[in-house]
Amino acid sequence: MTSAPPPSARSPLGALWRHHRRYRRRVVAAIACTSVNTAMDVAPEILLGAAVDVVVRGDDSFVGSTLGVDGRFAQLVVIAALNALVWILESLSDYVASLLWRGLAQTVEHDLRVEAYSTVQRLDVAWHERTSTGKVLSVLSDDVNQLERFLDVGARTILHTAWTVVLVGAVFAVTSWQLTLLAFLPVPVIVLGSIRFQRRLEPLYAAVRETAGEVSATLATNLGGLTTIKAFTAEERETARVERVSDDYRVANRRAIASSSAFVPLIRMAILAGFTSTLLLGGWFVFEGRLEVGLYSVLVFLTQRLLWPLTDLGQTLDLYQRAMASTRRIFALLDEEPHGVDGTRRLPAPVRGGLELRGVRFGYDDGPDVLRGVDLVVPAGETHAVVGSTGAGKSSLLRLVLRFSDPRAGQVLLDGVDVRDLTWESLRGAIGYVSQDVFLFHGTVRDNLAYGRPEASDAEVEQAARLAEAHGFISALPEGYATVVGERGLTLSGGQRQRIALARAILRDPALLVLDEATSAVDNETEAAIQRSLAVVTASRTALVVAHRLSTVRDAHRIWVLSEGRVAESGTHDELVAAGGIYAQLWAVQTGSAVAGPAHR
Ligand code: DCP
Ligand code: MG
Repeated sequence: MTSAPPPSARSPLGALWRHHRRYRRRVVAAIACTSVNTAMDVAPEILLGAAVDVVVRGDDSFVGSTLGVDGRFAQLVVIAALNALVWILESLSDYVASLLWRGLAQTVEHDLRVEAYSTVQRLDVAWHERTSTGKVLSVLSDDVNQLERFLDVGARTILHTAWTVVLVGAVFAVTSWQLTLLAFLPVPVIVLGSIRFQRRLEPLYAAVRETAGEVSATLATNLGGLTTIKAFTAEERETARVERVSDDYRVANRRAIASSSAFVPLIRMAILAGFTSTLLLGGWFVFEGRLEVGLYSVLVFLTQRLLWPLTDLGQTLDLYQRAMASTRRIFALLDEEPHGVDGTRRLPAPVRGGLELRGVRFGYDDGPDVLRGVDLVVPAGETHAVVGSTGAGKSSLLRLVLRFSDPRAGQVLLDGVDVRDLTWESLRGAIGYVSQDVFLFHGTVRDNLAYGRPEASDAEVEQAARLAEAHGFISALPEGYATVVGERGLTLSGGQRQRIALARAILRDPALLVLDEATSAVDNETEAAIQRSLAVVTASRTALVVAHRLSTVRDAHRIWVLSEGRVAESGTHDELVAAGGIYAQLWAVQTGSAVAGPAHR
């Protein structure tokens, strides 16, 4: 969203047209309806002129002589009938045009929102870490809505105005070239003025949208971190911050409004000139007998018709400019490409979950290497643990296994296949992942448990919960498995959330279980529960467990100790304790005992 503008940014309207090919017929139908509507809109003025003509000239009138209707009253009746017909057509076409444009606006809005969302969802984890949720949200909601507003009324108004100019121009042209010239004199001024005005507005509205994004980003971050704000009694500071970004938004809008408002008076002056000249010169032509009274009235009415809608041009262009700034942002988002591309291979059946890291080097963005050449093998069926101090790169290592990121060098292999060659489906379908910070969706406990397998039966869900040692506390919840958790729901403790996440992963029955233990700060009961469930669920599959609490992984087939981006030691618990290295020290600290012995509390 921040990089150089993609090709579609140059002409947002063109991009929109190309993007929504399948609606072209509806667009054409809508344009046709608006055209008919505009014609019916101009017609009453002409009929009014014809009526004046009848009153003034009688049987010599246009209706009398050309259409051959006898008698003034009969002529007026014909005009009235035509007028009624015109009004009916006008109403009808207005109704249909309104339906079509609004329907189109809603459909395009819906399509773009869904498409933008699925693009965002496809983008890699690294992109999401770089981009603030609030900004993405502002594109998905504000910008999409802005476009809808334009398509709803703006597009129709522009078309209506353009058609009016053409139709009125045609009537003028067949009447008198001098008058045509005068009446249309303001039009170039208005059009040129509009273009200049648009150019000025473009960057102003880009700034408006940008600041709107900042506002959303700030609000989203602050709402997410409300407890932290309160804990530090930083309310005033944060209010000031919101005030600042909101004020930036206001100022950006004010600049745009100042420019856009100056436009309308300018146009009115031009209109006044055109109107005055038609009034005076046309009247003079009538005195001289060069113009019929009826035609004179038509022209005076039509000049009004022609020029007044142009005063709205300012507002409509304003809407247009806002919508285009938004459309640019939407398309910039749609143009984003995920970094890692999907592979094409599938894991050979049966999937066993054997894992290997070969000389893996990895770091974030342009940052330094976090992993500096990691070699690690987890033979299928075994349970291995990764330990190390905080920031050692344990979670980063797991990210590579799930391919949230790709290594800078080296390979990650699952059952002997480079994970980059695998389809997302095949890779992530084989892995049950429990992240360090568990995310629970807003919904019932059951929904959260069955997230990876919505079709699972209640018995299966319960069994998974039992395996993860979660059944006990779930049963004690007010409504058991039907208790609503997640945002706006019941809050669970960190340990409980992690056990729900474990059950969620188990329910998928993955070949490889990847577990990022939340924290070392769990109570004895939880620790024992984790240990018990790990023993059960890892019995039948491959597992890689990041552990902070070393006692939870004492029984692992092998423990890998990460330090300074490398594997410093590896072996079984007993081997590592006996070796007296980093692991032995960590163990001593955690058990509060000397290095010796398999001390267990
Ligand atoms: N890092 C980063 N960008 C991220 C995540 C991490 O720059 N999105 C950095 C911060 C650390 C290093 O990478 O210096 C390793 O982070 P890990 O999360 O992999 O560290 P651990 O999981 O080992 O730490 P903990 O035990 O605290 O979970
Ligand atoms: Mg971590």
